[in-house]
Amino acid sequence: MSDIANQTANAGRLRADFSEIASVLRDAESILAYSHVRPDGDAIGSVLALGMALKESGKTNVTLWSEDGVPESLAFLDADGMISKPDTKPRTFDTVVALDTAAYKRAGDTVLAAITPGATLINIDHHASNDGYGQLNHIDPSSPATGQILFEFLATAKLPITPSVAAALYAAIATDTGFFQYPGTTDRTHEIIAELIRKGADAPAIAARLNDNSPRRRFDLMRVFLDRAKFDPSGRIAWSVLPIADAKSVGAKPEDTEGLIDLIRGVEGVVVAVFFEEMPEEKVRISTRSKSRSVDVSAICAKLGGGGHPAAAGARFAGTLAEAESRVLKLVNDALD
Ligand SMILES: [Mn+2]
Repeated sequence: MSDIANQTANAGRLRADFSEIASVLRDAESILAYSHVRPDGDAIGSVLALGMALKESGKTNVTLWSEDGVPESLAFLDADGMISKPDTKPRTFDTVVALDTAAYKRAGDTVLAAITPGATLINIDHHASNDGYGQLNHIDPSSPATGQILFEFLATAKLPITPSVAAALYAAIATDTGFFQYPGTTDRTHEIIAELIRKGADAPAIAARLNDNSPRRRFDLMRVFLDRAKFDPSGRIAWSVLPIADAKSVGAKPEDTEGLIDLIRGVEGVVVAVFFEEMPEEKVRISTRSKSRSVDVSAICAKLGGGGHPAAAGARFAGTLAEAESRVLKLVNDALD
C-alpha cells in the first residue's frame, strides 16, 4: 500500500492556518478529497462541500472518493454524482484532503492504495484522537462537526458557498450534532446554520430527506434491535446486539445501523449505551454513547484500539459477540463506578 502519511517537519502540528491550507489548494492542479469508511453525514457532506466549492472556484481537476460509496440516505446531496468509489489503479494528485478521518487508515485500503505517493496531504478533522498524520493539519476537537470547521475554512479562504455547498454543510453539521442537540453544539454552530440558510440551504427540506425517508428494512432492523436490547440492573447501561443472521434476515445494508443506538441512548436513566454489531470473520463493531460528562466513552474505546469523542466513540473487537459484550460491559461498569 502506498503511504502518503506525514513524514515531514510538520509532524504533530495540529492547527495549520486556514490561509496556509488555502494557498496549497490554490496552487494545486489536481485535488482529491475523501473521508472515512462507512461514511456518515459529516463525512459525505464535508467531502461534497469542499469538492463543489473548489469546482465552483474554477478548479477543473477535483476528484471525490468514498471507499464505501454514498449511502442511499445521503445520495440527494450529490445530485451530480461527484463522489465515486476509488480507482483500481493508483492515480497521481498534487494535493489530497482527508476530511473527518480520525486516523490515516480510516480512509479505507482501496482509497489509500489508489493514491500515488508524493501528494501533499491535508488533514481537516474534529476528532481529538487525530494525531496529525497530514503534512498540513487542522484538527479542532472543540468543533461538533468537520462540516463546521469547513464552513470557517471556506469563509476565510473566500471559496464560494453556493446553495449546494450550503446544503452539504447543513447536512454535515445537523447529522453530527444529532440536529443540534449533542454537547459540542455551540452558539457558533447556530450562527453558521443561520448563515447556511441565508446562502440557500433549505433546512426543512434537508431535514425531511434525512429523517422522514428511512427504508422499510430499517424499520424491520429497529424491531430486531429493540427486541434484543437489554439494561443492567441499575438502568444506567443499555445495550443491544445485532448478529449477522438477523441483519441478513431483514435485508439490511451496512449503513442501516447508523443511529440505532439513539433508540436506547434516549431512555431515561441511561448513562452509557452500547451497540454490538457482528461483522464477518469473528469481528464485532462496537459503538458507544455517553450522556454524562464524567464518563468518556472515547477512553473506553481507546482501550479496545478505537477512538472518537467523549460522548460518542467506537472500536473494532476481534472475537465473538458474547466476548465483546462481556469485555465492554466490564469496562463500562468500571467507568461508572
Ligand atoms: Mn464528524
